[in-house]
Amino acid sequence: MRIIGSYVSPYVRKVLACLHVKGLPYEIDPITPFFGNEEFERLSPLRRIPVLLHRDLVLSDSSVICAWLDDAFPERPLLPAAPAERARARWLEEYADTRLGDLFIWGLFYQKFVRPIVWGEATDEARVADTLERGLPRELDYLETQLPPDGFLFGSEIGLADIALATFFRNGAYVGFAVDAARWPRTAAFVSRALAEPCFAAFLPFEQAQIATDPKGRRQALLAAGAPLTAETLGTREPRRGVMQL
Ligand SMILES: N[C@@H](CCC(=O)N[C@@H](CS)C(=O)NCC(=O)O)C(=O)O
Repeated sequence: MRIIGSYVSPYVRKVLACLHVKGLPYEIDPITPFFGNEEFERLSPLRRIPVLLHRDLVLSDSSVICAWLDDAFPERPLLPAAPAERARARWLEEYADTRLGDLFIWGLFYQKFVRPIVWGEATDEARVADTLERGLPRELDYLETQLPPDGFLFGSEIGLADIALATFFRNGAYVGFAVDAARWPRTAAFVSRALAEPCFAAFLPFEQAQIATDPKGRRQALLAAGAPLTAETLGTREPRRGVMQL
């Protein structure tokens, strides 16, 4: 199975964590979406990561990929068995992808990293402040009502909904955000518990190699860290604007 997309993307991390839970090997072309060539656009019509390639199957969108993984490799399910619980897990996945994605990625990570580094633009400080002061506290209040005091959402083993939620907090940490454990104790403990699981911890050295190096040295640093890189890359040197960019 081949994954296209950077180790630092929360949606790529979600897919990799699900592959890890299922014990499935992968190869990766760890590009950022703004540096994808024509072939990337053919495979990912919205110029977004992750993309999964398996034989002649091409899938984009992390939720579609994870649903396919669970259908095709059912041995260690990512979703609970009961229909009502499955539906709740899907809701929390959708909520994370949409709302936490908007806050952590577009409100913080994109503002602090991508705008200055990729586009040479200033961070929108008003948006960052609104995300930190209004957006995230509102969602942490909601998560505090949803998350369990111990274990994971649907039992003692980590599943798709846990992974989908927790992945965004790793990106939060990259921009200096930590959950205030005095105000949101369940959420803070859940995030620490989930991110300490092997399915997240296993990729940390690759994320650090990706973050610590510039594009020129990145491939070498990832190989040195043991990342299973593809022989070919769909990466380019010149960035291109996304299709759905704000
Ligand atoms: N709903 C998609 C969202 C994927 C997504 O937004 N990925 C970001 C990287 S973290 C991306 O490719 N952004 C580029 C863009 O939107 O132009 C999924 O779950 O895979």
